Amino acid sequence: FLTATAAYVVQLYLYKCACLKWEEVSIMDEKNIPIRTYQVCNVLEPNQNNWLRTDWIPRSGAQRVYVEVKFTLRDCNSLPGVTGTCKETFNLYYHESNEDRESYIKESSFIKVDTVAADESFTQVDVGDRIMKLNTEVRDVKVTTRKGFYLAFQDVGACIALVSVRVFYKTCPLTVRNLATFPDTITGADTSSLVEVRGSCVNQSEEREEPKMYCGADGEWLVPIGGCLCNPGYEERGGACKACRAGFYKAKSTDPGCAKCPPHSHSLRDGATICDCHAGFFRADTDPPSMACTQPPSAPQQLISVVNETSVVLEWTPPHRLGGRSDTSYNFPRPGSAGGSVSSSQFCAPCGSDVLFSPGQTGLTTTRVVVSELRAHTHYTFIVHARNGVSQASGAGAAQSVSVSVTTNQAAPSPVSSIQATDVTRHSLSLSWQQPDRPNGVILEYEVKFYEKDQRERSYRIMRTFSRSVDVTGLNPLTVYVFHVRARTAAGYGEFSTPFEFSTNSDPFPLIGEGVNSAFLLLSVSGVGILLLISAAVFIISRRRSKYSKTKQDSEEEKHLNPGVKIYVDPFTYEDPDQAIHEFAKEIDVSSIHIEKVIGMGEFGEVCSGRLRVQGKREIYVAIKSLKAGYSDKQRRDFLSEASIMGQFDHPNIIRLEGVVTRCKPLMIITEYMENGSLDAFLRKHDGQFTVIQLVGMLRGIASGMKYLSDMNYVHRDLAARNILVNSNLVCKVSDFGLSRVLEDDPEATGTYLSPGGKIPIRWTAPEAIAYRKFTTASDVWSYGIVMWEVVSYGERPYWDMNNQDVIKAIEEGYRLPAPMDCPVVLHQLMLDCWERDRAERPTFSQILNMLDKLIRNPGTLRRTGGERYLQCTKAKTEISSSKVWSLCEWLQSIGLERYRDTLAAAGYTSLDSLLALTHQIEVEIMNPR
Ligand code: ACK
Repeated sequence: FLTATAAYVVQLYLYKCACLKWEEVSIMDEKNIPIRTYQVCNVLEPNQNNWLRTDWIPRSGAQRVYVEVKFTLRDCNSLPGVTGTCKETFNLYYHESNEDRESYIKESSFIKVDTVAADESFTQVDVGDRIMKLNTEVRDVKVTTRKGFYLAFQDVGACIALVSVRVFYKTCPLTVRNLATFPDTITGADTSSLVEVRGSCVNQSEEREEPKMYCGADGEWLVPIGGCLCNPGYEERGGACKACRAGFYKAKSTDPGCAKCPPHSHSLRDGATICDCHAGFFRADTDPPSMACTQPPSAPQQLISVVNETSVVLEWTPPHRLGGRSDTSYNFPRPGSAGGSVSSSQFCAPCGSDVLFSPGQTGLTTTRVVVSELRAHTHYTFIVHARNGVSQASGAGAAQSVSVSVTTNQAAPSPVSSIQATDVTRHSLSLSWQQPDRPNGVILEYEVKFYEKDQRERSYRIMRTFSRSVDVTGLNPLTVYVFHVRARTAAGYGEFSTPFEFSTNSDPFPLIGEGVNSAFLLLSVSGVGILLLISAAVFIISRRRSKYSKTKQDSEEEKHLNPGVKIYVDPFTYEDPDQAIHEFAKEIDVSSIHIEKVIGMGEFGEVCSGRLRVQGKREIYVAIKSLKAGYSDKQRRDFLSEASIMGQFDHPNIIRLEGVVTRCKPLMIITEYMENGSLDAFLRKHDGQFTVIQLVGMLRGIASGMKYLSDMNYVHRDLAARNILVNSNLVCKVSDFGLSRVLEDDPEATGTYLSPGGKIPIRWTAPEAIAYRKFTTASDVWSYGIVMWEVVSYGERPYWDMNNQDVIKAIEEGYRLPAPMDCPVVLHQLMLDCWERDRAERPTFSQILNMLDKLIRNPGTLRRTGGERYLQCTKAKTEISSSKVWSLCEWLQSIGLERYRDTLAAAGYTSLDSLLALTHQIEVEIMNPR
């Protein structure tokens, strides 16, 4: 009968005892509705003990029940004539029991709950036509031991009317908190007890942390802990988990709610946990679902290569399209993978594992790699793949790669890595060693250098041998010697090995003529000493002469050590020009040439592009120069002389001759095809589009080609950007070889300055070549400086619109081209060095090459530019050419010679006029103070 919420009005039964004093009386309540009451009122008699009890009340799981009693109670004072026997309270009892029909329960079985007193003034209490005042008292009692209980009311002499008894227990009602459902829960046994309740997650949700709440004694839920989260694809709406709508998704239960599909993706059905990518877009495994769908990158761009002996610097610019991602990386495919990265010219084979890629071969995030440990004089193809996180998912491959082919140069052998000593005696030992890991050619000789350890390198001996062993004699007994070995090929000496130390012993066997050896040693030591002394003297003197002399000396030494270097043969020394052409150029069958289109006009006729298919080789693109009909003998000779010259060269930065057609007409010269044509036009077309490193890379290529020509004793005489050709990989190659042409047929020279021997391209030519036709490698270096200026200024015309006479005059007066806009200071300084008046002071191509390599290795050095100086310089150029007054200081600044300002001032030259009045001789004195 007990319910959780509704009060239960208890049926009361008269307690069956001898003193039956409680009576059931019907009365009217205040609204005149008849009600039943139990009344007792024996106030005049002492020792009252009148009991009234209820039926058995089932507990129904409750642990604490509440008893609400409504009653009236008469004030003893209001009863006339009552004495000490009158009471104003009654007692409430309970008795727990499993028996629902106990007919008799002993008084002593009941446990007292409380003595109940009225809290209302009830003086006037009465029923019927009188006012009745009701008392309501609630008591609670713990009932935990039996299935139910009985309640009893004990009257001890009061005047009471029991109107109602309501018995109830309390529950915490069913509720949903933090997406967990908590059931209707009966409160605990004690007033302070909390019942711990575990909730269960609502539909389409999962537990985040065990959901718990406490049911308090008064039916309130307390302290919610933990809770649930809507499953992926669902979000909380109104305390329940509802599916995300189409176009929305929720990936994780912890995401706050459904989100709109990211760019380039969609969801078609409700409840999406991820959005599908649009066609052509992809998602990497590691991409979060919130990320937009992306695409693989396009191929890397502008891959350039700079060959330095057996290493290659490769640089490229990032792909045009990054596919919406920022994780582009670059790979050089490993051997065995598609498009193996390197091939030899004959048979495509992957690079060996000994080739080093720095900083690495795969996963590169920079756009520069140095590949070293390559074989000398070998043709390599490098393929760079651009990849990003979705490359694999998209299955894209070749479209994302670019390749470049290079040919490595000659290189000295690598050092000998280990040396062994055997047959050690008092005065001798036998040394042996292995061939260097990278001989880079045929080893012609080994050089052994050794000295007593105590002596350091103050005096040493050198021995040379063709084999990999040598007997060293004439040593002192019981002495530690240090040995180094190096190898020599046609490319020169490699580096010495690290030092290896061996000691002679006291063993006299085998004995070898001691006296002779001592004398030999003495002679050798003193000989070497004298040699050293002479070298030192030469070294000191030459250093005082020029800052470039030290390295120049080195390079001369190099030449000396390279007796195998080929020397260029002037085809005009052949009486029969056809003999020269057939010695240096291959005759090509005209049927293997397929002409496609005219690409320009050369001095002897059209220049066409086309294809050449030589048997057993793959078809290649070529440029075809032809000799127009009606030529003279001299023209034929001059035309073919270019091929005879070109055919002697074999270098990646010199235009390669494929062959000639002389057996039928028109005569043709076939060269490799350079997709980007001549450098000056190419730069003008791509004004400002290259990085400084790319420009330096081009310059490096030209310098490398020029070094090769100068090593072969060939003087070009017309080095200019218009005579450099550029291929699709930005590799620059020197072209335009010819002898008479240099002075007569270059359009730059025509109608310009007529020297006693012919026409000269004034702006590119060194003063001594203009003045007295002194064409040397040093005059090529001057021209190289001008080419540098052309490159850095993207094909600007040297000396702008100044006329040739003014150019000659300005150069004579010390004027030099200013740094082009954004030109790194070091590059302009190198140009100025190339334009030293004294040709001995100019750097060699070898030094220029070293310098450019250093700059490429340390790109930071290229950062400092002259900046706004260009504007001043441009002004300077107009001022000088229009002979306006210009302050000496400004002028020096504009030509990059401000360092001479103090020197000039000290010499008394403070204005431009006074300086211009200087004779050439005086100027040289001041510019080069000794
Ligand atoms: O600037 P260009 O396009 O490059 O125009 C000239 C033209 O022929 C007359 O010399 C071009 N040319 C010459 N040799 C080659 C070559 N090997 N590959 C491509 N173009 C060439 C030059």
